[in-house]
Amino acid sequence: MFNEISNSSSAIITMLFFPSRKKMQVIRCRNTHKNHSSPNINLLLLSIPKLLIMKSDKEKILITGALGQIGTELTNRLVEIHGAENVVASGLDRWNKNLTSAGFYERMDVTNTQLVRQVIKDYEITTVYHLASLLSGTSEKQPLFAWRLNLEPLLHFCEMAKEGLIQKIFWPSSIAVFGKGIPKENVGQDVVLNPTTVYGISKMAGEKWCEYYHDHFGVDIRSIRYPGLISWKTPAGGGTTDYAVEIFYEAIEEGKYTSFISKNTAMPMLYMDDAINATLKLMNAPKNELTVHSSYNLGGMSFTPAALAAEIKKEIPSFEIDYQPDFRQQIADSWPASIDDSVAKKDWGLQYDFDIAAMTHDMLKNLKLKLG
Ligand code: AKB
Repeated sequence: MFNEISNSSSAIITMLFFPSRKKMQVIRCRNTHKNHSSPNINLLLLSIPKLLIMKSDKEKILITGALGQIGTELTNRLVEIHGAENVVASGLDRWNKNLTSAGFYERMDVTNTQLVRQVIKDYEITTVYHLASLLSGTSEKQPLFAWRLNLEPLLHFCEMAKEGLIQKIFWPSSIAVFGKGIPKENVGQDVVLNPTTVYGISKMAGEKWCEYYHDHFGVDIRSIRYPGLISWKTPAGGGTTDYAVEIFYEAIEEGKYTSFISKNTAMPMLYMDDAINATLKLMNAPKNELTVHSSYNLGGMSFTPAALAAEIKKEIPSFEIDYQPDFRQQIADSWPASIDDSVAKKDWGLQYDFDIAAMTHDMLKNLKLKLG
C-alpha cells in the first residue's frame, strides 16, 4: 500500500520503476549547501507533487556513507533482510543504478544538519547506520575537516535520538582509539585510550559521546571498534590498513606489490563478511544484554604484510613483495597488533568464519572473476 508523506522543501524527486528488478527506486537530489539554498531550486520545488512511498510499521533504515567500503555491502544485506522499500542509502556521489540495491537514494552532505533531519522525518527513519567518516591516512591530511565530519553528524544523530526521532543508531569506531603506550598484544576492552592520530582522537571522542548519550538520555547507540577491513567488492579508501586490500589487486594484475607498511608490522584485520555479520548481530542483540556503551573491541585476525604475502604466494607462487613504508607506518606503529574481543563474544555472541587462509582464498577467487 502506498501512502503519502509530506513534501520536503528542498528536494528534486525522481521515481524510477525497474520492471526487471520488480522494484521502485527513488532518488532525491537535494540542495547540499548548508547555509544557503538556490532560489531557482526552491521555485522548482514548489511544483513538485507529493512523494509517494511505502509506509508500514517496519524498521526504516538510513545508511550514511552507503557507497563506501562497509556501506555498500551492509546496504545490500539490509535490503535482503528488510526489503528495498525500507532502506534509504545516502552518500555524496551522484546516483547510479549499479551503486546500491536500496529502494531510495539520498544524495546529501551528512554535515548538513537541516537536510539530514528532513530526510529522517520524510522517510520516518527508525534506525541509522551512520558510516560516513574520513579514515586514518586521509584524516592526517585534513585534520579539521576530519574532526568535523567524524564528530558533528554523530552528535546530530544522537540529538535526534534523544528527541525520539530515531530509535537506534550504529556508529563505527576503530582500533585507532588505542594509541601509544598501550601493550601491543591482546589489548583489552577497558584499557586507557591514548590515540595520537586525528582519526583516533575523533573516534575516541565519538565513543565517549555515544556512552554519554546512552548514560544520560537512554539513547540506544551501538558501536564496534573495527580492525582493518578487507573486501573484494568495494575498495578501501584512505586507511592505514588498506595495504591488505591493495595487495590482492596488485598480486592479480601485476604479480608484485610494494607495501607502505613494513614487513613485520602486525595489525588486527577482519574479512568484510565477518564484519557485516558482527554488525548485524550487535544491532539485533537485546539491549539489556549489552554492557559496553562506548564501543566493543573486535579483533578478527592478526597478521603482518609478510604473512599475508606468504599466504598469497600459496595460490600465486610467482608473487613478489617489497617494502617502502610511508607516513602510515608511524600510524600503524601506534596501533595494537592484536585485540581481546572476549566481551563482545560474551555479550552478543561475536564469532568469525574467516581466518587468513580462508580470507585469502576467497579474496583471490572473487577478485580474479571481478577483474576478468
Ligand atoms: C584505517 O586504517 O584507517 C581503518 C581503521 C583501522 O579504522 N581501516
